[in-house]
Amino acid sequence: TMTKTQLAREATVFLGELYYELEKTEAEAKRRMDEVLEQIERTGSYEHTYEELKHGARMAWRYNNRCIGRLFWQTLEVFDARDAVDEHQAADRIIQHIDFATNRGRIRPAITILPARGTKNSMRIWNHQLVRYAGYNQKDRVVGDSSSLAFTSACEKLGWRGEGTRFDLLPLVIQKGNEVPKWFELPKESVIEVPLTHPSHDGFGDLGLKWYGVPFVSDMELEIGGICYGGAPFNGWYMGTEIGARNLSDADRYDQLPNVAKLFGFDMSTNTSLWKDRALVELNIAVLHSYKKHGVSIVDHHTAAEQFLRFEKQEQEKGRAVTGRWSWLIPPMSPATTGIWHRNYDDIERTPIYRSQPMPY
Ligand code: HEM
Ligand code: NRG
Repeated sequence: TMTKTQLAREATVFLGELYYELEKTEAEAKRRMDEVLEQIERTGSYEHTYEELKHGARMAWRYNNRCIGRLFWQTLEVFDARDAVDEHQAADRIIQHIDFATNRGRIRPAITILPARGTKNSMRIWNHQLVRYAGYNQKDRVVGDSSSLAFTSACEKLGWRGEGTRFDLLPLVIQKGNEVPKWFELPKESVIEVPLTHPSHDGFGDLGLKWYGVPFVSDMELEIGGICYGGAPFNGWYMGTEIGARNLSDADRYDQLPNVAKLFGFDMSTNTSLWKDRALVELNIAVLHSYKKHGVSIVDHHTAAEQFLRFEKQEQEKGRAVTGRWSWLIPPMSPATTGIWHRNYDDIERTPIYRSQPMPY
């Protein structure tokens, strides 16, 4: 929590940058700052206008050091759900966000902003992503997504039961204040999934692999001008390697490289055959091919890296320094083939900011 003085300082800095970027007059900026400072003095806090919320959420994307997709920061659609009074209304608004963003596969980046921390209807979402697969511990192995184990148990404690497949969709879990959270099954028709096939190997489909279409990160807080939104799920589209070179291939996630290598008949008796590398390539080809075939937006890592370099140039032209965390910006496949590999980035944090917050379970 912040003191009035800290909040006033954060608010002033933010409003200064915002009104500069939006090319408002000095008089307008001054009037708004006075209003905000008066509100803070009187009530201990202040409320953003829609314009501040919208541009603040976009700036936070632009400043995210780990995100390679930042070229498109100005296209973020911002849904103001600060008027939601309970978990049911929040769930409705989130489903609307999912439908808008999914757009039958032509994905649109968006964010939904729930009532801020410290306000009477303050809410947060327990899910790491709005759409994710459950993970179950069985005797000596995990069924489903091991990164969902803790959250899946939390859902079970709240009374949810999954079918037990390796691709069970988890429910949406929303908590108001410190109350017991409520869970909601996602409507089947709102979630698109992509079954994976390969452009030249007909047997690939028999692996029975799939992934969901849209990544909606839902566990980060968004801080704008000193105000913290603990519930602010956002989405863009996937970069293929997130699915093909991590989710489905990490040995402690879906661990599919051995299965792909067997399917293609690569020599798994020696590391020097580079069977893992060859399997990675085929799996990632299948991911990009399948999303494209089903009309679901996705970007390959070479194109994403080129877009990121364009973003750097664009920011430079605007006179803004581009910060980044190199180890997150480089893709997990063939990183040295992208321009990002050969550059340096300062990992300095600025606000507005998307930040991880302590897990509630
Ligand atoms: C991280 C791509 C849109 C905010 C990432 C990562 C990738 C990526 C590849 C690294 C993820 C990882 O290694 O797990 C993209 C693409 C987008 C997009 C292709 C397409 C439009 C967005 C949007 C926002 C956003 C709309 C927010 C408004 C972030 C944040 C992280 C991140 C906060 C760091 C997540 C963390 O710390 O766990 N993005 N992104 N991105 N992106 Fe983006
Ligand atoms: N690696 C995670 C998703 C992290 C965010 N990635 C995005 N974000 N593309 C995964 O599920 O694989 N986005 O907002 O588009």
